[in-house]
Amino acid sequence: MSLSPAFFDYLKARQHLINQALTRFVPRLSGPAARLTEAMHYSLFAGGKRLRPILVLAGAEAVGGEPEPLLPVACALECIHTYSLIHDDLPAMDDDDLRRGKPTCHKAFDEATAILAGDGLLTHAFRLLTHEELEERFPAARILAVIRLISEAAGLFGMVAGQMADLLAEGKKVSPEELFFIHRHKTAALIRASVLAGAMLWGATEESLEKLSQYGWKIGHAFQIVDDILDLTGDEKTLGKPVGSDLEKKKATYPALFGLEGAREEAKKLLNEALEALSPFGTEATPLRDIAYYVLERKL
Ligand code: GRG
Repeated sequence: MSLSPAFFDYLKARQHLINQALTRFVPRLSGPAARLTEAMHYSLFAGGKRLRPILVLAGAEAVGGEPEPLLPVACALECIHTYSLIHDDLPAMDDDDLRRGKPTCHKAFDEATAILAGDGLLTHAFRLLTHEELEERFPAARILAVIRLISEAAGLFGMVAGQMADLLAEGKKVSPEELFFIHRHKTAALIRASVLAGAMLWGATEESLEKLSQYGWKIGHAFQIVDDILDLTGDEKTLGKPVGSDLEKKKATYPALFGLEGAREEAKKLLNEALEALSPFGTEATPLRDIAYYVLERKL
């Protein structure tokens, strides 16, 4: 199947909505600390796809929820994602000079500013998750459950743990189980949490949440496999960074372990499983289905 022009219109409209919301929900400081928010905005507006915030809205739509009141949550997920990219690019971690075709945060500013910009984004995400506009709209118990979900996915039970395992695996031969651990924690956990957060706030049933959770894990893994494939076969201009960096850093990747064809096959299998998880839903889950194809077909 190929994605329809209507999906790309949907994607553009959603990206626009998220960009406007980020401008509203992530303030710019004036005065002695203005440089902090300048660096935060530099990375927030460096051309990201907005996949995670769009998933927050699409997950809610799938259970009949309205997207608009979820914008603080959507922005919180983009803040957490952007912090992780800024810190991942630092000399102490991946030491990358380019991201999305632009100098990385520590290159455009300096290392200390980049560390603080990441810290600022992560902390502000939790300010947004407790935003007054959410409190007025949703029961406190649901907001609390979403904060729990996202803090687990971003921290010790998700991304930060995955990043630790990933760094330790550099240059080593990893088993399929170790590779699965890294992908599940580093990438899939936050993607799954994005799919669930909006649906949880709108009071989705346990059955629906379980299906959305399965979908989230599957597309999260597929996303990382495609990321690994693009690092080998992608177009440098489109990606905005040099290809082959995983090989150079001897990173644990799916193609390194199973070959390019093996990786492509696994991504397709995950796509089908993600679509299967959505089978109880009707047309209200069309955006989630299209996003699953997009994750597989993306060139960036
Ligand atoms: C520093 C705690 C900490 C974690 C870093 C996310 C991450 C963990 C590292 C980034 C390196 C990487 C390739 C991660 C896996 C896939 C990923 C998150 C890719 C980038 O996400 P996109 O493509 O980015 O959604 P855009 O630029 O579209 O926002």
